[in-house]
Amino acid sequence: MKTMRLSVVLALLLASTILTGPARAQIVLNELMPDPASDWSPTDGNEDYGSLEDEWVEIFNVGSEAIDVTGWRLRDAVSDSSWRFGFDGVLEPGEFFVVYGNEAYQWEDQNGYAKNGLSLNNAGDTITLVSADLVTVVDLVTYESQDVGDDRSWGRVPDGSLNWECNDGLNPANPPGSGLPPTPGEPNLGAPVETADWGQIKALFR
Ligand SMILES: [Ca+2]
Ligand SMILES: [Ca+2]
Ligand SMILES: [Ca+2]
Ligand SMILES: [Ca+2]
Repeated sequence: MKTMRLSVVLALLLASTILTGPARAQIVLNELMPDPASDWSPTDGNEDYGSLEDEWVEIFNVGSEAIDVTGWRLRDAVSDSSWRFGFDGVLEPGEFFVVYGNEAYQWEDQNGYAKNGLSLNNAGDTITLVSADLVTVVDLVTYESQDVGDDRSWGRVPDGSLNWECNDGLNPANPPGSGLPPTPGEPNLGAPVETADWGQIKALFR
């Protein structure tokens, strides 16, 4: 009887592996900068802060296969009419791609949409990644105002995980975040290593 159960479990496991395939390919929204307070964009041609141009959204390929994201789009909130950016190209496994506000503005201009850049509201917002059929929601994230105040990013830690943290290294405020800086185009950092002095270490062994 025991052997029977085990083989049923094994059969189910095998079936689920066949159905889902090995290591599902996946692109996620990985980090956002809705409320910049300094010059973040390397492509806006200036070193000044601009509320529209210096916002950014980072996407990440958390899967094990290269994904062609050509035609995929970013949407502000839930309205069908507010497309902000169209992607073009392939994202390799473990690769990041960052869209800056000025690039979204340029895409909107070229494609006949309202020119609002990424339009990430500082008071909280939802941003959606939609596949090339312009219907399938690939990923969606909602943030609150305290997650993203001046130069604080909201990101998955570790990359691609379900855990989101506020990266407030440039603007420590309440509520406190990870204490680490935002990382456009780079891996999201984990919590800082706790430092300890000799007194604290010796106290552990008393
Ligand atoms: Ca904003
Ligand atoms: Ca700028
Ligand atoms: Ca710049
Ligand atoms: Ca990052």
